[in-house]
Amino acid sequence: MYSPQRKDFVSLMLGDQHSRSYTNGKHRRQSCWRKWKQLSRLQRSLILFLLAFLFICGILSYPSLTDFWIPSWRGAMIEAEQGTELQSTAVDRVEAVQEAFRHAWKGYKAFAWGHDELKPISKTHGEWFGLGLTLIDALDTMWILGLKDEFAEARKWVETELSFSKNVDVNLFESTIRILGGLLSTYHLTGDTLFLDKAKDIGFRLMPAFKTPSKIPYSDVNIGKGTAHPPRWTTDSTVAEVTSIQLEFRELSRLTQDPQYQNAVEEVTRQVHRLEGKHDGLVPMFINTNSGKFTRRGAFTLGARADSYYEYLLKQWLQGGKKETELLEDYLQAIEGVKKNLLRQTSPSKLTFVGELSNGHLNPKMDHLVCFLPGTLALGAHNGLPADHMDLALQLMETCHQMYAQMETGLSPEIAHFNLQSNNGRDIDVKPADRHNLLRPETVESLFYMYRFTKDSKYRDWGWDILQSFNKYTRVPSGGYTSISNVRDPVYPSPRDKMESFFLGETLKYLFLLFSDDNELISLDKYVFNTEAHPLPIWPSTS
Ligand code: DMJ
Repeated sequence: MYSPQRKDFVSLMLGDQHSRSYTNGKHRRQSCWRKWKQLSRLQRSLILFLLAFLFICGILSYPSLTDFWIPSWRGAMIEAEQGTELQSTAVDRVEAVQEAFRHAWKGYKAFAWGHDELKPISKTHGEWFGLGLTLIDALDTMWILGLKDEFAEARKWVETELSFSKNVDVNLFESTIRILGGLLSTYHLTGDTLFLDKAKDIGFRLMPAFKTPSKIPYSDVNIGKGTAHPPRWTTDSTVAEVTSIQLEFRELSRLTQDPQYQNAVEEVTRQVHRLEGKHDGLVPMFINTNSGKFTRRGAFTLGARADSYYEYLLKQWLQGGKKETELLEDYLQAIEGVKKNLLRQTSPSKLTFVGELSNGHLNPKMDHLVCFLPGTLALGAHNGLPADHMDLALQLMETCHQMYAQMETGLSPEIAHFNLQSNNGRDIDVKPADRHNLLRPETVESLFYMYRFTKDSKYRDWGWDILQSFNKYTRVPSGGYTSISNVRDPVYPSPRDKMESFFLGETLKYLFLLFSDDNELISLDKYVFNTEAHPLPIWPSTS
């Protein structure tokens, strides 16, 4: 019996004399198509799945193909490699930071102008509060870096476009440290009352947060409606958030001669000072806005949710002219609590780190956020606090440096785990979920303090290495820098497509100050930096 399918199949397999002719080629294609149609749906799906799988495997295993699919990313690395060579021969590191800022700003201007955050890979923007967060956070950085044209453009936007009369929920802490702090410091640096007026406006609009049964503020405020609320799932607030808004609100009261701001935040300080549930001066991570008491007790960290509580104890004491002794006592007690409960050393290299305590059990992990601590300890020692605070600062600074130096990209992970076993292993381990880097500032912040106080050039070199790694692995050619998901993979560190506002507000500012030879540029005897790197004046003794 004649079977066209069979005939074609045989021809195909045996390669008969017409096999190279056009006609036969056409028949062969038709035959393949018929064969395909004879397959069951399951068989077809399986074949398609297999082909897709092989295709994806092929793409992933060839970097040159990855280049094709992710052109801007590989482009970033190529540009950075060339840029690195240029920078390594340049003497002026200060100029390298200015250049990095200009590059970041170029992306923000082109794709995110007036919005909260740049998404540099997709060349668009992200919104958090809808208040131009990056622009406001970066104002005083531009002023300090001497970028006058960029500053003038940004000022114009603040004057003509920025409005807080908006029906939006903002986080009290984040908007205080980034927006209120940024506007206050820019006012002080420039003397331009535009920024003071804007600071007064946002400060006043944040006040409903303090209308709670306990006077411990809610986390969120609607600055248009004048209402406030806790997160949907709890009536708790985060301890670091309610205790790290004091520098800004106290300064707002001083400038406006209106005590309501200072009264509100100092009520929080007073309550936390006398609360039960601390452990040798260490605070839990949550506080309830109804009862005013610590909740979910038993866990203690110097990282997320508690970090800037400690920072603001010292800095408020400095801001107020070293008169408020309760702040100093709480700070000193807390540092003793850290030494007694949280400090350990790794094996084999004896790196000192600050672990986390959970119901009496020491977890040997440390957030990158904790790397603010060497700088804060050094600032305290510079102001007459015990010399062993400086010893601890030196040790922790080394550990934070190693969190960068030991990674394949030269960039720190978000969280490091430390080895305590004497037999084997590396000092630092990183869990897969903790391998991201968000362009955070804490280590370069501490390097800045350590260099100012010791003049040891190794701190500048460590900062320079970090800047070069940012340039190599996070810089996007069309403008901007991106957070990455994998600091252990120098071939493809997995860009996350987000430039956090603190990269311009803090990271580049601290790098610039680290490299600058001008000690009087934001003198540490005249200013305290808020936790978002916005310098606020130390109050004159008469005020
Ligand atoms: C900043 O917003 C502040 O430094 C805050 O205190 C902690 N988190 C980020 C930077 O990492």
